[in-house]
Amino acid sequence: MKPIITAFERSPDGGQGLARDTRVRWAFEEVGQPYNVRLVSFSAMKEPAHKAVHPFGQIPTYEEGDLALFESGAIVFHIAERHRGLLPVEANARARAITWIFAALNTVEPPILDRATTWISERKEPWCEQRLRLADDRIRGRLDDLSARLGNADWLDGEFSAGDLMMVSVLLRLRSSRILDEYPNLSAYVARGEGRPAYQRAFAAQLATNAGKPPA
Ligand SMILES: N[C@@H](CCC(=O)N[C@@H](CS)C(=O)NCC(=O)O)C(=O)O
Repeated sequence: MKPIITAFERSPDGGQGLARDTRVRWAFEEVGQPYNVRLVSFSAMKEPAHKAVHPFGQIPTYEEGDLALFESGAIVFHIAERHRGLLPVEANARARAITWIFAALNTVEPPILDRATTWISERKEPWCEQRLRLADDRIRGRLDDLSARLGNADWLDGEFSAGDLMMVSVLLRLRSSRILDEYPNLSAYVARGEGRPAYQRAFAAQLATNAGKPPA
């Protein structure tokens, strides 16, 4: 049975791959698990039928038989647990890779989201520029440390893992701000992630859904 995930019927980013179904599609592609996608409109996401699966009325969700999941981190972790290839077998290395999933979502993504939210909802306000500067400083604080930890390595802890998949997915959201350009090793890290055939397939699949549709 193929798992079914949900994605935007029309993504607000017009297919740049920033909606969180892309990270789930990427995980499926890395492990070779075929999947189906159910597209949902913004209004359908807030209906009881969707909220029965996702209490907060968002995407992505994951359904397989009688299992229903939400939260991209939980879904990617579930896929990584069920298949070989995204988490090391050795127990300590596996625990460290899982730690990087959490670090991406809990430590690196929040200031990046704060910047995005400021830009989307406050860009006409007189304080926007100042808010963005503060958000950028917080982001740089995280990137300084992440860049120092990554150093010259290809991936955060040995082989590519679900931790890298999540970290690259989170960092991709910074592209339009150009902040990533200040960190050559992180830019190269993101490019390595994007260059993976599995990412390319995931990106193409979400783009195919959004091609020709103006951003929501
Ligand atoms: N923490 C959640 C965030 C989910 C989320 O914000 N989804 C966005 C799309 S990327 C969404 O559904 N936005 C529409 C809305 O919140 O109404 C996750 O990682 O899955």
